[in-house]
Amino acid sequence: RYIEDLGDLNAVEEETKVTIEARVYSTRKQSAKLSFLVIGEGDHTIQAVVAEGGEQKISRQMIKWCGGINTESIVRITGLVKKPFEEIKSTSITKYELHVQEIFMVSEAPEQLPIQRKDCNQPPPTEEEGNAEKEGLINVSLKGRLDNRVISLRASAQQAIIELQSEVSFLFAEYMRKHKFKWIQPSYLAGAATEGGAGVFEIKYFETKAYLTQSPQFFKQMAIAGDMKRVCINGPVFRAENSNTKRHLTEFTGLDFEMTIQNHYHEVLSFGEQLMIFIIRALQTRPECQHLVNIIKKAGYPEAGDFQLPPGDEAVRITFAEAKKMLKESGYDIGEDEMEDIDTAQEKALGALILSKHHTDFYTIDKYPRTLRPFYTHPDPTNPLLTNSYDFFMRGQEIMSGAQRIHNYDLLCQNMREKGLDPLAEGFRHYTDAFRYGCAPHGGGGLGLNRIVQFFLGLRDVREATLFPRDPGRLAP
Ligand code: ATP
Ligand code: AMO
Repeated sequence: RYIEDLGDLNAVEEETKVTIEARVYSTRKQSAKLSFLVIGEGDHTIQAVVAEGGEQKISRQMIKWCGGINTESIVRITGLVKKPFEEIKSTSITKYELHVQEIFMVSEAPEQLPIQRKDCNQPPPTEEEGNAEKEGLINVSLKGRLDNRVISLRASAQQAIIELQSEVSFLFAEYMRKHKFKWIQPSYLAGAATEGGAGVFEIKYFETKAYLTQSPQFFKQMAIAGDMKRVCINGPVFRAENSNTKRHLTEFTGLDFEMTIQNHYHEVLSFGEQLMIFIIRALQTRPECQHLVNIIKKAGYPEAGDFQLPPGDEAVRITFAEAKKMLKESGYDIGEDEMEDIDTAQEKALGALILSKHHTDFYTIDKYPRTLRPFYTHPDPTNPLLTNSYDFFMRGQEIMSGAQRIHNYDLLCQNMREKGLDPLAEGFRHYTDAFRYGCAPHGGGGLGLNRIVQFFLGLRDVREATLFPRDPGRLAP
């Protein structure tokens, strides 16, 4: 019987003959007559016993060879499952031993690998800690892990982080489909910047130039102008930000949505909040997600598994002005200028204040000043200095920006001109025409997938939540 998933071994009867293919995690030659191999797959391992004699007439030469197999090689073993000599206490070790009858090398790893899987399971060291060696384990730096991504990815906690990202993508798609959104494919080549000019990658496009999309903003809005009513996207977003922070990448995955508004832009805001509560709640309750969170938690990530959702799943929403007031009342140095943004440290402090007051790590800030938002953001009809726009936060850090959009052509052109942009320029003309031809009131938002995983788990660096991160210093692997 071929066992595809090592975890399934627990379900077979003793003395069953099985075949497995998995990696060698460690080897031990006990004597001329006996060797042990620990064979593993993710967080499951089984001990394989290679003993002299038996039906298959295992030779001493074979035992010696097994005891010297390079770790990380893939072997194919056929053998009998038996109760081990000693009771196994760890839940990650299968309850049986495998008594080897046949063993084949499927893919041999070299004797020396640049890093070891076992040295990548725990959170990477902080800069102060360096590549610290603790209790015989070398805790490989994040750089070392990313330089050798194929090996670090084999460490069960690192793999679980990437698998959790996959769950978030599926949950986003599930919720969107349930609410009748269409999953559209925008172009990732654009003729103009959407989020301001500084952060775009310019590329040569035959005789002309193009940009890698900074946001699918124009495409999702134009789909609404084409009467698609509710659209969503899961795709790459490129930002030429020369930033070396722990939450900025030059390429990240955007989960975008855009929808028509019936009466009030808070319809969009409520939709986004319920989407996030659905995703986080599912991460906390669905067995397949909990399994991943437990692996990560067990590996020593301090904040994994303790994310607080608002009591009763009632989203907590405050205005930008209220956020600044809360900070000021707590003694933070907030200037008199009501239009001035709050910085990252203040945002984090606000996260802590909201956690103690409202008992939630997820919340929304509404009504940002006009000066802080892109040209397509709808003004607040009751206060021309403000906009119908919002950001979502997890543990005091931004995971989403969104807004009602300007759908009136004249107002859009005026707003663009005020921000120094020409609405009739070649790169903007098709976008602005969409509103000249008539477009329903609408709004939406863009979530950073990598950041959702980072802040849900409380990871120090967004690169840990990214399979192949790109930043100003990294283009490979
Ligand atoms: P967005 O893409 O919506 O702007 P963001 O999280 O980058 O998302 P910003 O408003 O750009 O939000 O930045 C928020 C804070 O993050 C800034 O006040 C600043 O402290 C910090 N920050 C942003 N970009 C950089 C950068 N390139 N280098 C260092 N810090 C930055
Ligand atoms: P914004 O620029 O705020 O909004 O981006 C939306 C979300 O994307 C994530 N994000 C990032 N993640 C990793 N590295 C980065 N450099 C980075 N920059 C942003 C954040 C952020 O909240 N067009 C609007 C969205 C909209 O209004 O629909 C936009 O792009 O989580």
